[in-house]
Amino acid sequence: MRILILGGDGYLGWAQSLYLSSKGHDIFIFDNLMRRHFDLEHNFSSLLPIATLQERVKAWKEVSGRQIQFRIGDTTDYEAIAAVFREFQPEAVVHFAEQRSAPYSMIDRKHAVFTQVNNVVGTLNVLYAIKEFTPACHLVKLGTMGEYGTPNIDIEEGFIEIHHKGRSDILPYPKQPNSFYHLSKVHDSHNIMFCCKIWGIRSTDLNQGIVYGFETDETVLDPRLATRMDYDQVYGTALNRFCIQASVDYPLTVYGQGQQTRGYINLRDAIRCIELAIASPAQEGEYRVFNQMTEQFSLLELAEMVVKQAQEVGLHARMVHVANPRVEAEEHYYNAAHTRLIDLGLEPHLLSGSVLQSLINLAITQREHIDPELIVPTVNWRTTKNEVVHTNDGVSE
Ligand code: NAD
Ligand code: USQ
Repeated sequence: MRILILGGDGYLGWAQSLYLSSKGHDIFIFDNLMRRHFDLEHNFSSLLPIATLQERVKAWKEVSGRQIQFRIGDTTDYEAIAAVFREFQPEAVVHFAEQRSAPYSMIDRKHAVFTQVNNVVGTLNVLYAIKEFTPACHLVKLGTMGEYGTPNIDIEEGFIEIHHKGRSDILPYPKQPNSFYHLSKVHDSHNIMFCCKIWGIRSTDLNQGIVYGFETDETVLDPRLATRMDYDQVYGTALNRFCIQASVDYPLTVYGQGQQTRGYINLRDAIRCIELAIASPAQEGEYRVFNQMTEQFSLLELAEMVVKQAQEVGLHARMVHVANPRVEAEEHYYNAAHTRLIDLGLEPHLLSGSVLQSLINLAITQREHIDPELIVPTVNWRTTKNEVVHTNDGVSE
């Protein structure tokens, strides 16, 4: 199939592009490189060195003999995104191209506005381009489990049956997100559902949990094929950060009480889920939602597992409770349905001691490059003007 990967230079998008290309699909990447610009601005970087997009694509051609096309462009620029739909005529589009960090979106007004404009306007442009140039194209959109928040009832896959005053209906599951970033995903979901209804677009909204892992069968074929390994306070996510912290004996930063429970998924499963969604597309006019996670853990459970594995390889790992920089429930009920991808054939790689060992061991190979100052959370939800410290020369924004 002709598959357009928006955000194909990012952590997930690059691994996804290689995987789908290895399966024989015709891949076109569209990315504005904003993640790389953010790193340069703030002196952050992926712990595993990543090649430029040009070098990556060239390396993949050398290693696999397969061509990946790419174009640098921004989804908020309608002419740019429309041109790709017009020329490439994708049969499926996988949309990763958003500002995806909750802390980034909570830095200050400017970053909140950027996040929502980038994500909501970008997705709206994609919807218009599908309608105008490729109405049969299946939109596979990355949403997030965080759209639901932490309600005191079971979380369903997108919709819930409500009985009210003697009547009943199946309605979108209520959304109670915890950041301006997560809110942008809710706004996207509403726009996508509406466009499926009015224009007959077919779409799968993947409410994905927190992804962990850095390697796939394709990324390990050549160092130039590596995908991002983020551990900083803005783009690093919980389990990935814990493994990297353990590798340098940095205390695992559990925010608050640590009973916050979330859905998690291995990188290998994340890319397989998208292949499954593409292989069984939504029908014309259908807006469907899959919860893309395989397990749920509290932060304390994760931290305890990582500490145990790290100690087994002689590290002095321990956890520390950091005053929570976020506003979120620290003790809550959590039980999220996630059967639809299993029904389509997903065989999950579950979190185990050996998976954690391999993540910690990979971090150990890079540990001399870890800057501990980047780990410290400085973005606080209660503050409207936060500083993300530029560690090397003290310049801050
Ligand atoms: P990432 O930041 O590594 O990658 C996103 C890519 O999109 C980057 O290469 C960036 O340059 C590009 N991009 C952003 N805005 C763009 C725009 N306007 N035009 C063109 N390109 C643009 O993020 P990721 O971790 O790979 O996440 C990808 C998607 O998956 C995001 O939508 C995110 O919300 C979602 N997601 C990620 C996780 C996770 O744990 N990483 C979990 C759930 C959902
Ligand atoms: N947390 C810690 N210590 C840390 C980092 C985070 O205790 O060092 C806590 C946070 O307070 C939160 C939980 O871990 O309770 C998850 O935080 P996170 O940064 O790992 O994940 P989150 O901000 O939710 O965002 C990430 C991705 C985002 C994606 C989301 C999926 O950055 O793109 O949408 O995971 S989900 O969480 O299901 O919404």
